[in-house]
Amino acid sequence: MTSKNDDLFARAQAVIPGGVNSPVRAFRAVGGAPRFFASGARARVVDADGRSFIDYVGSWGPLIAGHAHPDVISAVCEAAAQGLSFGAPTEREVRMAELLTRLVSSMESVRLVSSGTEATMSALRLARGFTGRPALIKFEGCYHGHADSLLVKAGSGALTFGAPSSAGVPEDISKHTLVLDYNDAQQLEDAFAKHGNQIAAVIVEPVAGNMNLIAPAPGFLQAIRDLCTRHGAVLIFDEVMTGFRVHAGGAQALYGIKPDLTTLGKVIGGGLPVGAFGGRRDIMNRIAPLGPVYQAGTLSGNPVAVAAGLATLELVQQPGFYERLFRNTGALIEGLNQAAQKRKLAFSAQHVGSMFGLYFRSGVPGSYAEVMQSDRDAFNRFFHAMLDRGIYLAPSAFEAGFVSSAHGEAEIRETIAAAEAAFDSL
Ligand code: HOZ
Repeated sequence: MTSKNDDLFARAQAVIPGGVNSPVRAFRAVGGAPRFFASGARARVVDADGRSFIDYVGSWGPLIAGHAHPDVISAVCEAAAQGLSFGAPTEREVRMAELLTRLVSSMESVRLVSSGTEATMSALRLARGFTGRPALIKFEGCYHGHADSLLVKAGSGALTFGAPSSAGVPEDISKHTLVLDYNDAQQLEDAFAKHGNQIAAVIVEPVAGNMNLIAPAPGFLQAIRDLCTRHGAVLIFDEVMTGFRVHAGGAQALYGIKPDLTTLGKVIGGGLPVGAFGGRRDIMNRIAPLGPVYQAGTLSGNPVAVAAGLATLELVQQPGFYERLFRNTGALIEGLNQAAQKRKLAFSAQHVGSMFGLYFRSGVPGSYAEVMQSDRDAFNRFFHAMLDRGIYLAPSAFEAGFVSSAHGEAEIRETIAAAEAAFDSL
């Protein structure tokens, strides 16, 4: 039988590297051919062959209100009819900045960009420009987009500067990035003791969502805050994933920690390209045109993208939005854990707000090393067994999952039933 998906993948591979515009979409980790999606509505997507799936990727996080929410679509249509782009300021950008500074309490001033990568890259340059220092600390397994300084893996020793994790990143750049273990506050303290006067910034995902899902250990985020304050380094919370996902005020509100700078993306664009970075006014005032740190973008604050983001942020502010979303996410995770326990499988799952992690190991992991010990083959079999049963999970054992407000009790029940059958098939 001919499959339109397979035809599209063959055509795509002839003209697009790997057939995809972002590598994890290629299904290399799980095997098989990626699904090409033709449409999405509420919690479901439909592929090129007309098969429907309950979607737990949600465009990798942005679609907190589900696919094609009518309010978002009408906001986009209205904005598009008024002009697609001006390269000049518009009222919507001001409304978005007012909203973000109101909802995320550490953000006194904010600049809009077009992606999470741009947000982290710009925040980092700003931190370096503000402190006059070159070095950066990140944590292994945290992903902050694909800027050169951030595609770095640990060096030869715990406290030595890093090496490129991608070809094309010069060592001259990676030598300024120190890669430490997530949830290891002592290692961070040692790093500051050794290199403190060189460190411009510590960047961290307050809930790590790019090595599956790892929650911060009690005290870890506070230790980072204290060390940054003590040593004059800028604390950057990368909330591209967690912003408006784990709490209405971001992970910083959930854990009660005030970063100096925050990066946002995903939900604030509602499915269109919007990123943002912002924080302390004295730091943000170093950005051009006020200060000497350069940053710019032709489509920054694009009116159509910002309209989608504003409409989405209006939805999440409706009374009871997060209570219901988190309750449904909790029910999903509880159902999956119970199904696995009944079968005595080495499996665990957890959620923080509407982000979740599934692990083919006993007990939830607390570090990159622990998550790496999970059984990837078992995940890959589970992934395909779920796909066959109409459930679309992230095609990698090391990505977080996302629930939207369009996932109701019926979708959760259907997913748990599919998981029971998938577990039995492993
Ligand atoms: N940055 C995403 C993984 N954490 C992948 C984005 C995509 O493929 O769209």
